[in-house]
Amino acid sequence: MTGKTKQDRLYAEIQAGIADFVFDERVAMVFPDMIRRSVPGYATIINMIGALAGQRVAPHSRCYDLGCSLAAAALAIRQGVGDLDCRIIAVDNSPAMLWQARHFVERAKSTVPVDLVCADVRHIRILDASMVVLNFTLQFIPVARRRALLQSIYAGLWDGGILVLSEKIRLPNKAGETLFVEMHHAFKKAQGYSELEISQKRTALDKVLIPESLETHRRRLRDVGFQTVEVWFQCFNFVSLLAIK
Ligand code: GEK
Repeated sequence: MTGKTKQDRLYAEIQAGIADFVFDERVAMVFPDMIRRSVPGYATIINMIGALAGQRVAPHSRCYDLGCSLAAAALAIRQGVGDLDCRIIAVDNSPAMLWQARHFVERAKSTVPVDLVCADVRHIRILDASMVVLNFTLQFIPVARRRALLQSIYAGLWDGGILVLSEKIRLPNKAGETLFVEMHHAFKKAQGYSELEISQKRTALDKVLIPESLETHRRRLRDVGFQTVEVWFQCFNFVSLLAIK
């Protein structure tokens, strides 16, 4: 791979049996197109992560982009902090994603180091952090393991440090859930995905991406110790929360 990416047509042809979704080389090759056309507001969220970094990243601290994929959030943080003396650690357990990420990181010029680490985010020790980003990553962690990950993030953040947690959510009431799922599908159709692509991708993600309600996220963040928990972005069933230690 060369750092060039392609249009997402992974589910365009009818498939006999649909395997569970994995973040392999085929996905890494189309990822920027896939996420932009699948997550309403993705570009805004990435831009605002950069803006938040500009406000809240402290000198001599570390920033973590957990489940970084092609390091879009890490690069937004790097742009947001300018020439601040800090370090960014971008972690993903998909070697294919990190291979592609390396091209994007090398292409962008900055004095701020970005370490690309191939590991499970649950095994990373968070240390001296002023900002941690989980941008659509927690939803792929087994539900029973999510609290422990958030606890280790909380423990590794400095006082006043921030966590940006973006997730696909499910709504607690059927009418709301139905409407938001419909609206998300309408968004994907408007982005050029066919009914077949939408339904095959949905099947592939069914057992892999487990959404929880906004209330569950809020409660767990408070339980692990975050003093302030606010929704700063929402478009249908896609939400980004800001939690402050
Ligand atoms: C972005 N944040 O563009 N350990 C490490 N990485 C993991 C784990 C794990 N246990 N589980 C999943 N991943 C990115 C987008 S994508 C979201 C994040 C999506 C990684 C996985 O390999 C993938 O790269 C990423 O989390 C989720 O701002 O595709 O909807």
